[in-house]
Amino acid sequence: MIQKEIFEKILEYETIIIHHHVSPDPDCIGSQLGLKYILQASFKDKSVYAVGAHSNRTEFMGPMDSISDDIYQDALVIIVDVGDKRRIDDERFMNGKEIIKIDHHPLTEEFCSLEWVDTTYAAATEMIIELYLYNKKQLVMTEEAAMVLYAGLLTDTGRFYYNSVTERTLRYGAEVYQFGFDKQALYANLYYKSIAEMKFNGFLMNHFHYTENGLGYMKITQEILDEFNITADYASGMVNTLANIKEIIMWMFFTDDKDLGKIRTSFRSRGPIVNKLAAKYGGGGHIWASGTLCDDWDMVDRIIKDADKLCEEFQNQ
Ligand SMILES: [Mn+2]
Repeated sequence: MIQKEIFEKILEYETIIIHHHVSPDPDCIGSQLGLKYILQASFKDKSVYAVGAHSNRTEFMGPMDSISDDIYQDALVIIVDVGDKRRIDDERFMNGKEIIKIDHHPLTEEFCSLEWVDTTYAAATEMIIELYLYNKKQLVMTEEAAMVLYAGLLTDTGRFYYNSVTERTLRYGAEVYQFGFDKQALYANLYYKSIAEMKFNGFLMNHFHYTENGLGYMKITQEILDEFNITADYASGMVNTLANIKEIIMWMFFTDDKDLGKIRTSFRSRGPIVNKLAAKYGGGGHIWASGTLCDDWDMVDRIIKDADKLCEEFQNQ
């Protein structure tokens, strides 16, 4: 059983380094820090590190560690919530003695000695909670761990709303919910918006584009970001503003990201499969939620054209 195998490996190592994906979301950081906090509470003699950069919305979840290269030499590396080598934050993950992957995205490549990849989990945090439950006799859950794990469940499931939610997701949610962390403080951290952000949301609702085939989309240029004084991170995270519209079956956000020098692209759908389209343009992800990076607005327009065609085919099938 993979949950036991991973645990056995953890027992073997004194040093464990956990990696996440670039532009991490709360599920990614939640699984990373949740696992770190559990292992720290359970094994006082092990050194457990969480490395990589935060995004704005995950900073409240807890600090990241900066570690020197030599620590990797005898370390077990665990990467969470990412299946794709190119998307792992901090390429030193390859220097670990052994690498384990825990992920709920469709498998793209195998490169670890142990891979627990299963798309039936709604969140990577759901998998970490299971790892804990299957090895409960030797593992300790803390309030801090429960909080970050619950944050991951909430956000990757749209507050237990998406198709991906199962009875198991809810049961595991209850497993961590019973710990005494401050729920209202967590919701404030995850969901409260600034006035600038709210005004940007109003702009989105008034200015999104849509086609007669049911594709909704929004192009968010640097000018728009500057006008509303918001980050690319926040803007691209708002893709689900277009989620619950009767006439729209697929929706996309294209956001200028000056730090990346690219246009961030998020695809969402409640009908047509979108990860193949993302893959065609160098990206990937889940069947109804995926993304890629675009070099220029011409590429964006080609994607919109393809996406509209997918919507048309879906409507006519
Ligand atoms: Mn996830």
